[in-house]
Amino acid sequence: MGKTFEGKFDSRGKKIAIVGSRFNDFFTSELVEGAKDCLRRHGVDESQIDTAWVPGGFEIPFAAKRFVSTGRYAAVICVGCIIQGDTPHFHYVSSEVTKGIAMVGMESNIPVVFGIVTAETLDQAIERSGTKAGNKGFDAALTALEMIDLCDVIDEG
Ligand code: INI
Repeated sequence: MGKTFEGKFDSRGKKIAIVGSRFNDFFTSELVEGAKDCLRRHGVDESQIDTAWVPGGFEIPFAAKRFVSTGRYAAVICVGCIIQGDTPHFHYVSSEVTKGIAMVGMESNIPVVFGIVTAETLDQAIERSGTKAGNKGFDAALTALEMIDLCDVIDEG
């Protein structure tokens, strides 16, 4: 019978990076706080959490890549908020952010987590930044914790 590998939510002692974008800061500051809250409440010491702020979602993959290339982190959590306006701009930005984060993740040996809110309305963004639909930053941090532990469990065989 083969083995089953699964991660727990315990990454004490590991360094974790967060990349947050300032665009739509009203929401992204809540997402970054949500991610930190999740990490702290799962035993990650504040001193182990590093945060980089970038201007907008488009810049997130680049900063995530820089964090990965230091070799210091067990995971990178990307949080941002892209809200639809009157032009197709939203589609271009969200598609590049999504592709970029996926690309960085596939090329790295650590989890790079997608915590980007893409919303058609301000209400949808509010709901995902700490109200009705939870906090996507918190959810992304939980995913990071599970994936970090899964990496360890797989490595141990
Ligand atoms: N960046 C966002 O993070 N969210 C948005 O909703 C957004 N919109 O809609 O324009 C946005 N644009 C800025 C973009 O991410 C870059 O920072 C900018 O184009 C400079 O490269």
